[in-house]
Amino acid sequence: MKIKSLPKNVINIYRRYRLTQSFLKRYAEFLRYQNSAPDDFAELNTAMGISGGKLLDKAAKKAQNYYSRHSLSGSKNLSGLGSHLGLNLDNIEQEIHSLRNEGWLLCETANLGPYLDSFLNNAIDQLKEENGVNLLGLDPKKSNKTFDKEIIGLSEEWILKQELTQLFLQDEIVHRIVAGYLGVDPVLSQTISWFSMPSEASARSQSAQRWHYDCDYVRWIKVFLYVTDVTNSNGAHEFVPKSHANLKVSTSGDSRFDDDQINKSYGIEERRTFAAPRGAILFEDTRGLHRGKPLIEGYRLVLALQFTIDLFAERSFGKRAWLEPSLMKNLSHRPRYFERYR
Ligand SMILES: O=C(O)CCC(=O)C(=O)O
Ligand SMILES: [Fe+2]
Repeated sequence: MKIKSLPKNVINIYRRYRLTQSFLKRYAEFLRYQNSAPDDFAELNTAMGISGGKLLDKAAKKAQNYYSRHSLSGSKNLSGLGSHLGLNLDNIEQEIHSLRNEGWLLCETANLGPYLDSFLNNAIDQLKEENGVNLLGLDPKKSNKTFDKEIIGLSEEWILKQELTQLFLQDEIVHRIVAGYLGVDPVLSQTISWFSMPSEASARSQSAQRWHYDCDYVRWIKVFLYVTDVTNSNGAHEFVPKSHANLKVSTSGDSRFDDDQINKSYGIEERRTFAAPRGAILFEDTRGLHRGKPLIEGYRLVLALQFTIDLFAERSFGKRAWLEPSLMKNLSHRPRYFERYR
């Protein structure tokens, strides 16, 4: 029988079956040989699209099994380990449990003031140099200046040189939460930092200021550090709790959503808006729906790390030359940490 003569829904089931098999087969091959292929990112997104994330869950379980042959790095006992950021958490296992259920975990830090100051001041200089945009003297909470762009990122090479980034990368509690959450020794997949500002451009279709979910890897987690005080009007990050495990929006086509669509799918009271003082750290499973709330005043600076279960679908590798030798040495007990830098 010719495929064309079959009813449409049967063809669809068959097509999904073939795509599913193709993704799982390719991912199994990746686990075995750790080889990247040019089409992996497309495979990953197709798998997400046809399954609403279920296939990625299945793949993540395989990965957790596979990589658990490597033991989790770091000492079991946290006392005596320097927690540079001064994260204050009562019970890490409980926090990871809550992160798993809710998809987010917000913590405060202590004593980061001088590092935040220096990161912000250097970032303002860097922004002027790289992009010709001048924020000097503007109040991050109250300025009423508007800009051509709603987001401007800083270069990874610059970010990795900053002391704050290096403390963040070395923090044992951050590492413990990430490793516990992913269930494997984590791979650092992004070190990013960007200014968000009030702009007419916020309506742009691909903006991170519209609701969306991320899909860069099989399983990952993002850790956002607020460098400036963040209020409801200068760009608080927003998230729909539990949506990382329950995507109720279409996963095909343009995957950016407006307030109305989110409110219809989840209810307005379900959204969390993370206004918090500078130094706050937000762990988030960005498989869930999130956005940076469009700004009406001031500006916001965030430093974020992303960790992944592995580098399947990696599109750009970092350069080893960007890493300080002392940083690599201090983190040599985390065997997979710098796998992306080659
Ligand atoms: O700016 C924000 O808060 C959103 C950022 C975001 O979407 C991301 O980092 O994945
Ligand atoms: Fe995102």
